[in-house]
Amino acid sequence: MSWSADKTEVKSWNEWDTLRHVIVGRADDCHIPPEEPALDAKVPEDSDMRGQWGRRPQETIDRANELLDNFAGMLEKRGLRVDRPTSIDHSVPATTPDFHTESQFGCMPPRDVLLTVGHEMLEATMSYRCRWFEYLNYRPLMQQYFNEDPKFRHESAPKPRLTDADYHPDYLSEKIGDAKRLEWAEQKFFVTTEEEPLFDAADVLRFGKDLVVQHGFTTNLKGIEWLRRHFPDHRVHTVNFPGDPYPIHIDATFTPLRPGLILNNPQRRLPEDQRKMFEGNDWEIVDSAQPAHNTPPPLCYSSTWLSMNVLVLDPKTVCVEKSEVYQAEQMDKLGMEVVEVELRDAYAFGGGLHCCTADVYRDGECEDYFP
Ligand code: ABU
Repeated sequence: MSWSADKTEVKSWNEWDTLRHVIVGRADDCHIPPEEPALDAKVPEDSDMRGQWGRRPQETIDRANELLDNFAGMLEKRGLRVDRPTSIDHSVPATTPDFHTESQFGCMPPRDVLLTVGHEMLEATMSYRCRWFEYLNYRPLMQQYFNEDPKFRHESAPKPRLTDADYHPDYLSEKIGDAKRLEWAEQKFFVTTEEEPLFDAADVLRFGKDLVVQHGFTTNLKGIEWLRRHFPDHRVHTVNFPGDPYPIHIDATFTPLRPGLILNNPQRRLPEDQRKMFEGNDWEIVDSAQPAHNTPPPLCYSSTWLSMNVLVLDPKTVCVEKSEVYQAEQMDKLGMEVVEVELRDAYAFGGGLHCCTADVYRDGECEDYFP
C-alpha cells in the first residue's frame, strides 16, 4: 500500500529509499554541558569549547532554529511530513543514583537518539551523562505514533548506569595529542569501556537486512552485541575507521547514497578486511570530496567532515549543505540531484543534515543487499 500523509505509519529499512516522513530537531534551550568523561574525549583538544559550559547564546539558538525551520519547511514543500520534538528544560541537571551532571544537552540531533528499523523506533542507551534523559524530547512523538500506528514498536534500550567504570581514565587528560589518539583508535582502545552495553543511534547505518555499526567512543562492543540480540532477523556488522582520532557517529565517515554506492571519508578509510562484504557484492566505496571549510564553526563538537553528513531523499536526490560546494559537485558527478540547504550555523548544535533528522517513513521493504 502506498504512503499517505493522513495516516501515520512508521517504517524505514535503509538510508536511501524515498523519504516521506521525518523528524527535524530543534535548537531550543540547547546547552554546552559541563565536563564529563565521554564528552570531553570528543571535544577537540584545541576547541574553543574547552572549559566553558552553560546555555548556548540566544542569538545562536535563534539562528539555528531559523535554519532548521527553513529546512523543515523546504521538506514540507516537497511533500514530506515533518514532525518536531518538544524541548524539555535542558538546564535541569541530569541526576540518577549513579551520577550527577549540572545540565543536559538539547533536542538536537535526533539521529543520535532514535534508530528506526522497520516498524520500530529504538531509543539508544546514549553514552554521555548529559544525554541520558534526551529521549524525553521525543516522547510526545513516540506516544502519538503509538496511538496512531498499530504496527509501531516503541522500544528503549536498557538505560546504562554511566558510572566511572564506563570510561577509561586515560582519556581524561586534556592533552593526549592526535598521534596517541590515532594509535589508540588503531588498537580499538576508546574512551568507553565494556562495563555495560552503550550505543548512540548515529553509530548505526541501515542497509535492509544488514546493520553496520561503528565501534568507537560512543558505541562499545557490548552495545553492538545488544543490538545483535535485539534484532535477531538482521546481520549486525562491526566496523572501525582507524584514521579518526575522535571516533563518534558513523554519519560523517561512511555515507550510503543508493544501493551499490557509498561515500567514505578519505581520512577515515574502512580497513581492507571490512570492505569485503561491500565489494564482494559489487558495492562501490568512493572517497568523498574534501570539505569546503578548514575549521568547524564556533562552539562546534563536530569535525569539518559534516560536509558528507547529507540527507538522501531518494536514490537520485540528496540534500547537501549549501556552502559544501565540493561535496555538491561530487554528488552531481555521481548522478544525484542536489538540493542545497543552508545549515552551517546550526552545526554547533550537534551536526549536519543527516544528524539533525530521524527517519519515520521511507518507501521500500527490508531487502538483502549482501546475499
Ligand atoms: N555527529 C557526527 C560527527 C562526526 C564528526 O565529528 O566527524
